[in-house]
Amino acid sequence: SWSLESLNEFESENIINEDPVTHSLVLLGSFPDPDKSKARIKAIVRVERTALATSDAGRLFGVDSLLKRVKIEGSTDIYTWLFAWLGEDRERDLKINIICPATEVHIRKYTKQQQIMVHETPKLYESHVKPYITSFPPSRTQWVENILTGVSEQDKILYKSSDFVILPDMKWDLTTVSSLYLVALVQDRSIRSLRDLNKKHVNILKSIKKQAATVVKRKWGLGDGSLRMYIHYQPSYYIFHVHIVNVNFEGGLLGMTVGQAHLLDDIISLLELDPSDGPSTFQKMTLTYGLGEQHGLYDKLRHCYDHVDLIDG
Ligand code: M7G
Repeated sequence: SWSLESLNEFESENIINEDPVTHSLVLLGSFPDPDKSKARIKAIVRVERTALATSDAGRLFGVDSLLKRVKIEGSTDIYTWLFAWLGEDRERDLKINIICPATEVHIRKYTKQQQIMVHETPKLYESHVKPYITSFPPSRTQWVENILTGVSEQDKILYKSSDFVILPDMKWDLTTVSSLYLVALVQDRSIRSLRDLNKKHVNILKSIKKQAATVVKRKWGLGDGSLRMYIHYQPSYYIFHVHIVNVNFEGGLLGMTVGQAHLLDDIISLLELDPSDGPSTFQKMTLTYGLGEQHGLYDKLRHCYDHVDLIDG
């Protein structure tokens, strides 16, 4: 029967899998054979961190806090992220993200909710989405301004030109290469979203692609084809940016949903197919995506679902 003692007789030879999403490692190794001395039996041991118990929520902070130590990893404007330890002498246990002060939009975004698919025609974009985008106060994207104007996270910047910067996304733990997550922030504030892209932007998009590949090769030895780059529609922040993620990381599930994530390469290709003037594909097309019931556009767009027959003909 198994005990801590017998477990400690495991000799690990190889890590055959790791998954930052389930926080697990799969080890291949061996245990001593109880029947033959010196012989060993091959074994697979999968180790997974257990989920946080909701009952622990009350003990995370306060006088009897479970947290023994924290280290601030980054901070911009109202956002701070840090690592925390539940004991001495161990790997960091928790990643903590703080939004303070949190706006109503933040609370809604982070609350679990149902989605529906909506169809945003160019007409709906003009009448409802564009006004929604422009109604955000500049404070909403203060964190981006702080990075672009050199006020915060400057020590983290991996690439910088007059057009854009590349730096680690706050979603990343900064060490697990298999879940590598960077973000490219574009200086041109006139591009609010996918809808504003046209043929003139192809060069900058290609440049982001190239510089991202160069950075991950230099810093982490990741070769050609190791990145999945995409743009969100709707994004949370309307200053144009590109998500740069390790292609083998599929745990960004939420942020990689079909409809929400548009591959940078597909966008470049579509823009290249556009005629040299006139509205671009993204100005002309109906964009379909899932929208959460807490999203600011939900009430305006939910009924458009019924109009799908109008789009078809
Ligand atoms: P998005 O597509 O607008 O929205 O992406 P999403 O958050 O719903 O994905 C914005 C991206 O910027 C996300 O991947 C965020 O994790 C990242 N991000 C957000 N903030 C506030 C910061 C920050 O302050 N610093 C960094 N480095 N990344 C951030």
